[in-house]
Amino acid sequence: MATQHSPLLAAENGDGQDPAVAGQAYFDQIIEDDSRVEPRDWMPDAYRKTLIRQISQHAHSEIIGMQPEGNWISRAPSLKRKAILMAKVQDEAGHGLYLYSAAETLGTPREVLNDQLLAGKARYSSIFNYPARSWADMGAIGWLVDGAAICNQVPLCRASYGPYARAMVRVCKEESFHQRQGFEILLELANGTPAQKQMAQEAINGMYAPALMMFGPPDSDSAHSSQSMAWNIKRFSNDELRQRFVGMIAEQVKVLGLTLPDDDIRFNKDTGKWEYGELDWQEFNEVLAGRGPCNAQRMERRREAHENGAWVREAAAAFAAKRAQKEQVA
Ligand code: FAQ
Repeated sequence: MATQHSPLLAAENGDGQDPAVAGQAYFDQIIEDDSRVEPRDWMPDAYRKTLIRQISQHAHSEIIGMQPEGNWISRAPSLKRKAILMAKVQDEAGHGLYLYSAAETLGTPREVLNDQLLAGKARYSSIFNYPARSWADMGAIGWLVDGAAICNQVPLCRASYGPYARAMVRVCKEESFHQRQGFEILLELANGTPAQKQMAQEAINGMYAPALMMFGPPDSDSAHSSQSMAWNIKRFSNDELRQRFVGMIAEQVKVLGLTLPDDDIRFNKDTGKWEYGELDWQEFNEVLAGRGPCNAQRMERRREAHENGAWVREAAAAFAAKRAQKEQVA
């Protein structure tokens, strides 16, 4: 991939320095200063590749992540709930588009990333391979899944790559609203009939462990964490963020009058860390390998949606071509 160089580089002023050496020094300084790398700056190929990987996986997650909730728009229990859920699902689409744009600034067009997703060659978050079986799952997704997303993404607002960090600021603001609406759904159900309360508890039971797995494998198995942290892309390790999240929801679940399905959660005063029960990493690996409860269905729906949208892409391209022709004549 072609590399670019900051206009600030001495090499560009023709002082005879090797551009790659000067570029690396410039990049190292940005990282050391905890400053921002911008699209036209020189960056190591491995840094670029890591960002394209993470940002595109994130974008795909937002797009595939519309499905579990999208399925419930027509079944929302009131007009108000329907309007809120529609707005939330649309927000997720917007997040996907910001993120594809951020990835494009690194030189990979959105069509390429989309083709990788449709070909089954790209990852998206494991959480979206679990079913949403009841209305209470809309609450659990908002509270736990958006909650985990915020916990993971607030530190990404300080990621070293400018376009990604800036996209995260807006995304996190919207995710905060999503989390609140999910919590509020659960709160209402928890204070409703015994059957509604039970439905809320079951939704939490089902979503809890998959939400914790959103933070990625344990640090000991995380291939990318240490390098991503050295580059100031990730600010905390997977386990650090997971622990932080458990601490947050352990308090919030008390307000709901419900419980988390893990008897081992406790704050260890000696270590100053949250402890929780062992997660089933075998299950996580199965989901990543494409064998989760809904992997096949999610991909099938995504491909269908892409095919059904062909006429929109064709119409947009025809419109753009016609306008360009008109401008040429004028
Ligand atoms: N699912 O070395 P690490 C949302 C993969 S957005 C699937 O630890 P890294 C909003 C990982 O890619 C949710 N794959 O990797 C919403 C790597 O595979 P590779 C998405 C996973 O990148 C709410 C391998 O395992 N958020 O929810 C998962 O340093 C409601 C080794 O792992 C983001 O993407 C997983 N859970 O750390 C939308 C946030 N975990 O590439 C709709 C940005 C790991 O070598 C409704 N991403 N893998 O083949 C990140 O912060 C990081 O990429 C991590 C993983 C923390 C996810």
